[in-house]
Amino acid sequence: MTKHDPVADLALSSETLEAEILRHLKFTLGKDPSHAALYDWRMAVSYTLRDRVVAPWFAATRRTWAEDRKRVYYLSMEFLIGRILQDAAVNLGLNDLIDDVLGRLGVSFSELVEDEPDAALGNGGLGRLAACYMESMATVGCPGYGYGIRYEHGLFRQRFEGGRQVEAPEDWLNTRNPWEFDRPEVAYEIGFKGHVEDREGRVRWIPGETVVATAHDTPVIGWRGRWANTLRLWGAKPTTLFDLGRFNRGDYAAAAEPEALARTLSRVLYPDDTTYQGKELRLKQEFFLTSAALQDIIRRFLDTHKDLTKLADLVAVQMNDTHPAIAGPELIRLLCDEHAMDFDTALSITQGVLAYTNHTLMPEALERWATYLMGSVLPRHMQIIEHIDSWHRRTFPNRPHWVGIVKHHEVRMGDLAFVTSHKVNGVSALHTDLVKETLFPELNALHPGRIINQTNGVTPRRWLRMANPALSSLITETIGEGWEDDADRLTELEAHVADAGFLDAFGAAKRANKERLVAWLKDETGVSADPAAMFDVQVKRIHEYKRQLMNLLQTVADWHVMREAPNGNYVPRVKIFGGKAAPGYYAAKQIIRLINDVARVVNEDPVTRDWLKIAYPPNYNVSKAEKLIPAADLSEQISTAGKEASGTGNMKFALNGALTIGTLDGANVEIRERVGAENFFLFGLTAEEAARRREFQDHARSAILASQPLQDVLQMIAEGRFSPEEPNRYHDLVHNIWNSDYFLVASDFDAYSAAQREVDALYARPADWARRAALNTARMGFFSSDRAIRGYMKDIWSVKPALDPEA
Ligand code: NBG
Repeated sequence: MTKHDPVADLALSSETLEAEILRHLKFTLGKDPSHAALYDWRMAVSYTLRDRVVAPWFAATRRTWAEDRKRVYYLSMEFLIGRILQDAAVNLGLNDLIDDVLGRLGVSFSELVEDEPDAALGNGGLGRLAACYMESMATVGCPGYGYGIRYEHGLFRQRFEGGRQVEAPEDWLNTRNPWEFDRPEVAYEIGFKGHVEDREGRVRWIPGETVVATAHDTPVIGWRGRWANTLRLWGAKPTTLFDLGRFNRGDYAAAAEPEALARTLSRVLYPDDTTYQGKELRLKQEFFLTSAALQDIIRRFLDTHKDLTKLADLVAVQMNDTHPAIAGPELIRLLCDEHAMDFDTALSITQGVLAYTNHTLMPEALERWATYLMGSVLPRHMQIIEHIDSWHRRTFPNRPHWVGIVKHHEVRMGDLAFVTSHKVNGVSALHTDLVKETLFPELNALHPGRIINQTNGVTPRRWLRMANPALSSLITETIGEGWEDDADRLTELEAHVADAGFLDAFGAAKRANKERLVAWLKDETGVSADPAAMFDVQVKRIHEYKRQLMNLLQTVADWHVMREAPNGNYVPRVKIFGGKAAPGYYAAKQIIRLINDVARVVNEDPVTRDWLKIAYPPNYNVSKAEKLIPAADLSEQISTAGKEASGTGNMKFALNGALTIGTLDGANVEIRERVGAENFFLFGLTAEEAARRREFQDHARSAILASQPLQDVLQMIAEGRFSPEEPNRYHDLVHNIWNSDYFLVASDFDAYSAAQREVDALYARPADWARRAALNTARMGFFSSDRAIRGYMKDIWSVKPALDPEA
C-alpha cells in the first residue's frame, strides 16, 4: 500500500491563498478589505494557515488511532511558545508565498508578524524547552500531547522606570487567539480538600471544593506538515456557574464568587523559576493540570481498550520537573479508587507510565510541600504518598534512615517523582552526573540505571530557519535543502570554511542581522550602536548564579581602562543585556538597576563612545530572542560551574554562529567538545573547584585583594559613581561580593577578564573570527531537539517515530 503523502496537500497556488485570506477577512472577521485593520489581516492570515494545519493534524490523529500507537504525554506547568504565525508559515513552507500575496494586497507580512502577542506561558528555559520539544515531536512523528494550563496572564511585562524593573500584567488573550480550538465538551471535575471515606476497604475521596477543567487545543505542526500533535491547555471553570439566589437578592459580587474562585486557578503563571514558595494556589494549579491530564489519558485509553493493567503499553507520561509530580499519587488514586485496582499493581503500572526530568539542583527550587498543606488540599493523596513511602522502605530495607519521601513534616517532590518513575533524566551530561552524585545518591544506589542523561536541544526550524533567514539561505545554497530536519547535515558546511567566498557570505549574513538589530535597538532603547562593533550578548533570566553581575563588573573595568588611557587601541563592543527578574528577588532587581545605571553613565561618556555601548532592551521574551540571537557575535554563558543545569540559549547562539565565552557548566561542556576547544573561549573554575573554593573562608576577599581592576570597579560602584543621586544604592551588593560571594564572581573575575582579551584579539582578525563562527554553526547539529526527542523516545518512552520508513 502506498502511503498518502500529506505534504502534497499543502501545495497551494497564490490565487487560492489570496482567496482564502479574503474569505476569512469577509466571513470570519466581517471586514471589507478596504476597512481592514492590521489586526483583521493578522487574524485572516492566521485562520488561513490554521486551516492548512487541520488536514495533517487529522491524518496524524487517525493514523495513531488506526495503528493503535503508543502516545507520549508531556506534562508541563510551562509552555513558552512565543509567536505562532510565522513559525507555522515556515513549517508549512508558505512563508514566501504569504509574503508575496500580502504584498500584492498592500499588507506587510512582517508587520502582521510583529502584531502577534507573544504567548509567554513560561518563565525561561524549562518552558521554552517544552515548546521546542512539542515542535520536534511533531517533526519526527512522535504521537503525543502537551498538557498545560491556559493562563490568562502569562509572564509579566517588564519595563524600566529610573532603571528599576516594573512589572505589568501580560494580556495575550485580550484579543482573539486564532490558533486554538475550544473543546467545551472535554471537561473534567477536579477536586480539592474535603475528606476520605473508607467503607469496607473501598476508599473514596469526597472533595470539599470542585472546579471544572475544560480543554483548549492548539495544533502543533512539524516541519513540512508531515505530522501534527496537540497542545491541550486547561482552563478552569466553576462547577456551578452562578448563584442565582444571591443575584436576585442583589448581592452581585457574592453571586459571581464561584466563578471568580475557579478562574484564579488558570489566571496567572507563577513568575519565579528558581525559588519554591509553598503557596496553596500553586499546589492547586499543579494538581489541576495533572488530574485533568490523567483523567483525559485514561478516558482515551478506555475508548479502545479495557485492561488498564496494559496502560504502559500505550501511554508514556513525562513530568517536566517536579511540578506535575502529584501525577504518581493521582494515577494510583484513579486506578485504585475509581477502577478498583490493588495498590501494588497500581504502583507498578504508574512506574511503567511515568518518567521525570530534573531541571535544577538549586536547593531553593526543589519543591517540598508541608504535610499539613498537602493533607488539607489533597487528603487522599497524602495517604497515598505515605503508602508509597512505606512501600519503598519495606522494599528496600537497607534504605538509609535519612532518605524518604516524607521527612520533617514535608513531602519531597523530587523523591516522590523518582520513586514513581521508571526513568529520571538530567538535561546535560554534567548535570546528570551531579543529579546522581549530589541530589539522589542514595536512590541512585538503590535503583542503578534509573537516572539517565538526555542533553537538551532546540528546534532549528524556529531558531535558525525562521529567526535567521540570511544565514539559512546561505546554508541552503551551500549544502542544499533538508538540513532543517536533519541537522547533522550542517557538518557539510565544514568543507567550505576554507573557502574565502563562503566566509565572506557568512560574515555578510551576520552583518545584515546586526544592521537590523541596530535599528531595532535604537527604537527600543535609544542607544545607537555601530554594526561593525562586536555584539556581546547575555540574555536570560536575571539570577545571581548566571552572573550578569560579573559581566557588568568586567564592562565597568573595561570602561575604566579606556578612560585612563584614551589613546589606546580598543576593539569596539556593544554590550547587550536582556532578561527579567522574579518580582520578589531583591538581589536580581538590584543587578538590573545597576546595569541600567552603568549604561546611562557609559553611553553618555564622550571619551569612550566609539568603543563601548550598553543596551538593555526591556521585556526580553521569545520574539526578542529571535531578533537578538542571530545578530550576536559573542554569547555569554558564564554561570558558576555546577549551577546551570544545561542552558539552551547557549545552543541557539552557537547554532547562529556566535562564539561562546563560557564556563565548564551545563551543556557548555558538550558544546565545547562538539565545536572544538579552539572555537570556544573557556575560563573559570570547574564545578569541583568551585565547591572546594567555597570551603575556603576568605575566597572573595582574597580574590579581590589580588585584583586591582576588580577592587577599582567595586570601589567606583560603592562610592556611587553610577548613582550620584543616591551614593550608597549598591552598598549591599558590593558588601555581598566582599563578604560572601556564594557564586564566586570575585574568584572567577580575572580569568574572565583574560578570556575577554582573547576575544578582542580574535575579533581584530575578522577572517579567523568568521571561520570559527562558521565552524560553530557547522558543528551544532547535535543540539537539535529532534536528536533529544529521539533519545527520549528510545531510552524513556519506547516509542518509534511514525515517520521513519520501517515504523
Ligand atoms: C532550567 C535550567 C536550565 C535548563 C532548563 C531546561 C528550571 C527549573 N531549570 O539550565 O536552569 O536549560 O531548565 O532544561 O527552569
